[in-house]
Amino acid sequence: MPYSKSETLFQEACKYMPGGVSSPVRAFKAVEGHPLFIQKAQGSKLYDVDGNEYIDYVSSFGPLILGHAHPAVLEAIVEAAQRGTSYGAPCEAELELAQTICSAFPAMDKIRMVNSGTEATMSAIRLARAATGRDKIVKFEGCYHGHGDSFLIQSGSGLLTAGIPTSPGVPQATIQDTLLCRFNDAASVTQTFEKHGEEIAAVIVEPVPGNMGLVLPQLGFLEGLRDITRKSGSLLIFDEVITGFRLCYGGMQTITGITPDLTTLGKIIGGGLPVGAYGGRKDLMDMVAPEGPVYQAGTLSGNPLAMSAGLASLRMLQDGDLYDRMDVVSYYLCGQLQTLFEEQGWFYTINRMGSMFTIFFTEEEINSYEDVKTSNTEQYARFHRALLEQGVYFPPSQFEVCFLSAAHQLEDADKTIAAVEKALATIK
Ligand code: HOZ
Repeated sequence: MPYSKSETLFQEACKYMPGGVSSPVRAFKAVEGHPLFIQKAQGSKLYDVDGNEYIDYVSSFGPLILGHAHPAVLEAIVEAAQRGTSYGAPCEAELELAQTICSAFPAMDKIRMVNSGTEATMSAIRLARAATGRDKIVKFEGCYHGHGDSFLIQSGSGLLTAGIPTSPGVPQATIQDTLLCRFNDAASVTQTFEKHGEEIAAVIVEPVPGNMGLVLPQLGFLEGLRDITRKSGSLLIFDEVITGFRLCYGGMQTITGITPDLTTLGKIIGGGLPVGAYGGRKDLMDMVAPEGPVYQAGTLSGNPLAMSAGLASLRMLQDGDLYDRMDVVSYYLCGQLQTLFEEQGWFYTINRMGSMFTIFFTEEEINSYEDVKTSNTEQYARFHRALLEQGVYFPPSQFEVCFLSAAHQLEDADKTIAAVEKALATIK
């Protein structure tokens, strides 16, 4: 496939932006070749500046659950834009989106809109610290909650991709206030609470980790977090930036019946425009300025374009059949890939949940950060490049999740299976 225009643009971009990108993973540093500059996207497809077409399994790292350029979302954005792009004042779409999300998340009495998942998680832990008068936060190795200082310790996503366990620039005092546990290891949580229980403001967890590849919670693990936080007077924060409206019309809390104290959201609720949100118990949220003393603000928070795009998306997702249809395509695709890998004698593990999946190049079962680190990332890198050559765009990191959208059809799955077969033959 020709890549010359992307190559030229990337060389120029590297002169003005670190790594030539606006966010690290997309720099292709963990896979072969250089990033593709995308000209347009439609449905399940991406089209790069060299005119190449790809079946897209990145979906902008999750937000585009309806597929790219969905007519209802575009119409909402255009209609809103014709009335202005940002008012610095409340707007009706903001209220409607807040009402819609709160009705989908019973644990969310109130919600605050922000502009990214990072802002949402940073604000949620500030609120938890204020509400409990405690400083320490518990996170899990391999989980990613955005690039706030408190989270950049043994984090997933771009840090795991780059092999940077903890980012330079995070003050030692902050590092000391972040306690690390192992996901799916209840004993590591119990030990941490036995030692620090009285100091822990909150546990923040991706209920289905999607930033070390897809890791599924084992039975009872999440329930155990709810139990131990409640007993110790700590808060439980479900970071549903990825899982919010991804697995169902609600969150993983809807599926498990677990009620977190606070929830963070992003990605899908913005319909492809920058939006994050945090919300939860009324007594907690009423501590947020201007109602209470916990300060958090944002010039573009609640802006009419993003609110309208998010609202249009969620309205489409209220058609529950979309989730069933995505699950059928995802189940079919992963089942066929499993057969393919088996037949060709590859060491692999596929973790799947709804429209999310990850192919790990390892023979280990993947239930933890330690398991994830057994993946052969070099093999994934070669696989990624070979797939690109076949017109299939996987995440440029072993530690990012593949996302299907409602626009992916069984035909896309069949083309992907054929592409994977050729790609595997290339890298054998
Ligand atoms: N947090 C996103 C992935 N989980 C960012 C990816 C990127 O660096 O583009």
